[in-house]
Amino acid sequence: MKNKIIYTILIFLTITKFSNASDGYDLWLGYHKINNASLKTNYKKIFSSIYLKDVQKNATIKLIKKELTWASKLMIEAAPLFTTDSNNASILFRIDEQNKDINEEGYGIKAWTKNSKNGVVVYAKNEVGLLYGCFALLRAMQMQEDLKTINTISSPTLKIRMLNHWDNINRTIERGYAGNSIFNWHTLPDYIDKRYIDYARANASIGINGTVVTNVNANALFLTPEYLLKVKALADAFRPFGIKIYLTARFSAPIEIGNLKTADPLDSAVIKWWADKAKEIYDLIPDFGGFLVKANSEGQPGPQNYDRTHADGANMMAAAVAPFKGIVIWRAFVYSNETPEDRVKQAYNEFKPLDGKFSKNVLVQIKNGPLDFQPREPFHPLFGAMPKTPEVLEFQITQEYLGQSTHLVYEAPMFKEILESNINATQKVVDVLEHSNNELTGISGVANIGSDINWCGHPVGQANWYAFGRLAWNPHLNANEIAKEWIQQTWSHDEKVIDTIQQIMMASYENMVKYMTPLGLHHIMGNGHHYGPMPWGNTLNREDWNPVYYHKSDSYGVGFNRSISGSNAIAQYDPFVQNKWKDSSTCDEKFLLWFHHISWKHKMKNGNPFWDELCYQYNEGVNGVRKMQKQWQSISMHIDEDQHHQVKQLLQIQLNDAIWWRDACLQYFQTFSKLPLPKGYPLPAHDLKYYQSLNFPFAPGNGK
Ligand code: GCV
Repeated sequence: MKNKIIYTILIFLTITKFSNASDGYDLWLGYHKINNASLKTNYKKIFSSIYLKDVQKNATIKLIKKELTWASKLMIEAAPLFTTDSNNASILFRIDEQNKDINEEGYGIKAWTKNSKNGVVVYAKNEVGLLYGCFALLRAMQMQEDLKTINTISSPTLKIRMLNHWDNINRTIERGYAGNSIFNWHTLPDYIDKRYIDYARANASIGINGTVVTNVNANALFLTPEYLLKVKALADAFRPFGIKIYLTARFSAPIEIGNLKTADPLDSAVIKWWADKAKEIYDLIPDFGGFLVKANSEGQPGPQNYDRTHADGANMMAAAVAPFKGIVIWRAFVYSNETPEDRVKQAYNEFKPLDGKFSKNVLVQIKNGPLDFQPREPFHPLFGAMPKTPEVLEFQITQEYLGQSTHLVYEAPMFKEILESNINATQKVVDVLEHSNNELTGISGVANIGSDINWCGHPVGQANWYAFGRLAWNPHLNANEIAKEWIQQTWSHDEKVIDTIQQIMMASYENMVKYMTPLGLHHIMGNGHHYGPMPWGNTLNREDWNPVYYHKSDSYGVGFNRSISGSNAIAQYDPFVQNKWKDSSTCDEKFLLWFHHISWKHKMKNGNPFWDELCYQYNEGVNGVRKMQKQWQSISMHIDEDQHHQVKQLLQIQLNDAIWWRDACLQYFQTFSKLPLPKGYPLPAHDLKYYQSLNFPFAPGNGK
């Protein structure tokens, strides 16, 4: 009897221990088997007669058929049947150009019941809309929704939903932590890697409709005829998925590949060069999206080299692509080599006066915060400050400053924090993006995708790609819900697994902020590669590349005074926002050291002296990782062993790193505060000198 029980338990464990074995390549599109019997029966019924028009004629419709076939075989273990009789189909895909409830890219899914038969209609204005509808239907099935009651209408409010790859011609990736670039320029155009198709499919499944395949630190060679043919091959592969291709444009390209003596945007030969180049591109790729430009930033060439403004440069390129309905996305990530001004003020100072001076087809792309993708930044003051200019929000999905691909950090809560930030009493960042006066609206994310088998390095890194896409489609979605969707599609239908991973993910962002840069600290990472703590860093030539510039520790306290008595960066915000942050005694404490130089003895809102609170926060961050480890361990019997093991190992690295961050930072700041660690906290394993001696010349992501 006893043996029988043990045997039964073992069988049970083997079965529940997951049929979803996966190396992560399938992303959220693995279509795991539906175990709920009644749902499965109904899904089977309605998959037994699907009507799709123009399968032979239209490449996107062909993709829908393929996706349905694939998903059906995996989820319900039956091949779907397709019918040519639209009257008797249980799933009807219908183009409805006149539908007023959806926009150009939107879709609707509606259940119907007739004579005890049920089914769904998926409708959209065009084929790509139907593809989005198809993915939404399959997502609903993965979420085990009852298709007898489904009734969804969804239209994206942002027109440009794009990934920015910082991928180089030699396949290295600047700030990439998941292997090489997936774009193999050497074998293009003749070889279309399956990865390109799988990449486009994954993007389409979450509504991403644009991709910039080249680094913003641009290489002019991409604009040569040889490379444009390669770009065309990619564009052709992506088109059926509704994805447009964009390129970064090196401002000095007319000199580098055009034999001109200047790249001055007002020079007639330069103007002609770009116009000809645009025509050459559009002859090859009629739906080419346009150019993304980083100019006069971190050593990149730009119009200021010729005493022209950003608007002069952007408008010249915009004129070149305008005849083909192309656009120019001009980045506002600028700060000067020479100006001693607080770095976070510079983009606003340069761009605000240019509002109204950009051509109609120019958008200005602004990072989420005014510095550089720190673990936590206040929103960028340029949002809403250029009412005559369409503004695109740039997030960084790749975890340059967020532990790279060894830390589990779910970014949706960070994305939401920015989107939901009030820029004034009545408007949020998301309102600025959605209600831009111009019909151009957009959002972009710096991709975390590489050639690693699971695409993103950390198995949970995929969730950030997924969440970015879902929020780009609908910025009002909730981070928790998105996490649930991703887990359920990627890992398991098991409630315990879903719940546990969801808890881990939802706590992970705040937790990382605590062990890296709590209470508004920023840019105290290792020089260059940005991995690990280096608050003592003061050796780089540029003052504002050095951590000491940002925390300004001294015997009095710590933090960058950006209030009226300091750099007054706070003045760049609306008075409504200023009121929340301008006074150190009332300032939202998550931004305390961002805006204020705070005494080590400053009294926090909870009554703690500042130094104690800093120690508490760092320790809480470490404890948070320990908690994640425990939670992860609790589901070890319910998910794929290899994947469980991968995350387990990474969590150990994350814990070691969190301890390293805490011990290095607290000891360093202690040299100024001269205060003891509050009782009960562990003593660091090493002295400060040890942490200062560590260096990582081969840390990834330099991307040269
Ligand atoms: C592509 C930061 C990164 C750079 C990046 C730059 C940018 O400074 O460290 O690698 O360059 O941002 O956004 O242009």
